[in-house]
Amino acid sequence: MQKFSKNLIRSFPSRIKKGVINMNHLLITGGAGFIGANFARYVYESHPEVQIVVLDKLTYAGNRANLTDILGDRVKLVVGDICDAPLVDRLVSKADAIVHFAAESHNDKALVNPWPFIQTNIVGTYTLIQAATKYHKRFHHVSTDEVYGDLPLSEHGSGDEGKFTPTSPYQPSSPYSASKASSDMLVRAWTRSFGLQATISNCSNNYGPYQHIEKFIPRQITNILSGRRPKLYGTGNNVRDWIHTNDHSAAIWDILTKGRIGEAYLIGANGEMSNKAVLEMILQLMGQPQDAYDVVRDRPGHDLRYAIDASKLRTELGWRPQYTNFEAGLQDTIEWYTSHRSWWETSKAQVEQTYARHNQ
Ligand code: NAD
Ligand code: TDX
Repeated sequence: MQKFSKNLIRSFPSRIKKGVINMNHLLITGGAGFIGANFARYVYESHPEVQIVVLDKLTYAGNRANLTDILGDRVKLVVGDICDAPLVDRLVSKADAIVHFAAESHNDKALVNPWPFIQTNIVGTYTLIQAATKYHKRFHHVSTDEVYGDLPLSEHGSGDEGKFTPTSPYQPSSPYSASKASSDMLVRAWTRSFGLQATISNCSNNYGPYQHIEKFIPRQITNILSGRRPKLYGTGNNVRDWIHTNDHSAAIWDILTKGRIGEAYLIGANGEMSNKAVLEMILQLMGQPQDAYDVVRDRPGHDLRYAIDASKLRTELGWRPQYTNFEAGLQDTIEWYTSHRSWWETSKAQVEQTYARHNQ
């Protein structure tokens, strides 16, 4: 039996040239979650001709409140599961394009119970691409840089040992990233074998408003706001490449409207920082001593470093990040959580109890 060569696994054919596709009716899956809601708000504000249907299951991570003020004539929320084939078929048939955010997204949860990740991220994506193929609909798949595994750390905790590029091999190291890599592979295969009109984006770590408080930055901000001590995993030397979620939204819009079918674009804003450095910046901005945090159990298999080379997106589509001052973006994010206590306060104790059960 013939084995897949590395090149075959990496290749994602660009057989179909740029096309002008009507984008007036967008189906956004996972649009009640962090990045999906920010994207829906971005499109709502910057493209008034676009009608939006959000399909979201409202899992623990989804929140109707993320959309309440824009719901109305132009934005509808359908509460449902992307694995529900008849529902997906009906919604896809009515859309011009689908932007697929819906996923189980938290690494720590995947390490405790991977099953929902397999179901939503793999079976859900399969269900959507079957319908998008059937109705010849433009499909954009939102993915992560974690599909490429991790990069080595330098002696200083951050370094220049290369970055992820569109030709980096797929080497996912966690249950979450393996499920996202699987979904990417399905999209690539459907594009090649069935002519699915798809693009993929692989983005680095997002920050900004509406991010669930289980994630690193909002967890630490809300820990301080609620009188708890921030929690740093292991050495804190692990590096993430931070991008403001609005820059991610703009990049997705550019790829959706100008990207080449059959291409994968990496999204990142040169925002590499160690977790310890990010935490120290949060502590300083919130007027806390630099050492006012606890070191807790490290994440099993913890990826060391992510870093994105986004030159394809920049040169081909002209995208540029607008939020280039991380400290200013972090300050805005701190202010958002400070002025939206009711958005997170009710779930805080339960999120922390779950972490405490795993000594995190
Ligand atoms: P999130 O967990 O905040 O939101 C996910 C949303 O999907 C929620 O609203 C949830 O209710 C919904 N959902 C989950 N299962 C569903 C199902 N079966 N059917 C319908 N809806 C369902 O996640 P996020 O951080 O906003 O991430 C969104 C997407 O972006 C994901 O695909 C993720 O892999 C990708 N991504 C995230 C980051 C990041 O830094 N957060 C970076 C790169 C890529
Ligand atoms: O309390 C914490 N302390 C800590 O040190 C938490 C929650 C995390 N961490 C570390 C682990 C990571 O190195 O901070 C880093 C960021 O952690 P997360 O916010 O959980 O993000 P990460 O695991 O890097 O994955 C995120 O970026 C890629 C998103 O959750 C994914 O959905 C996305 O694909």
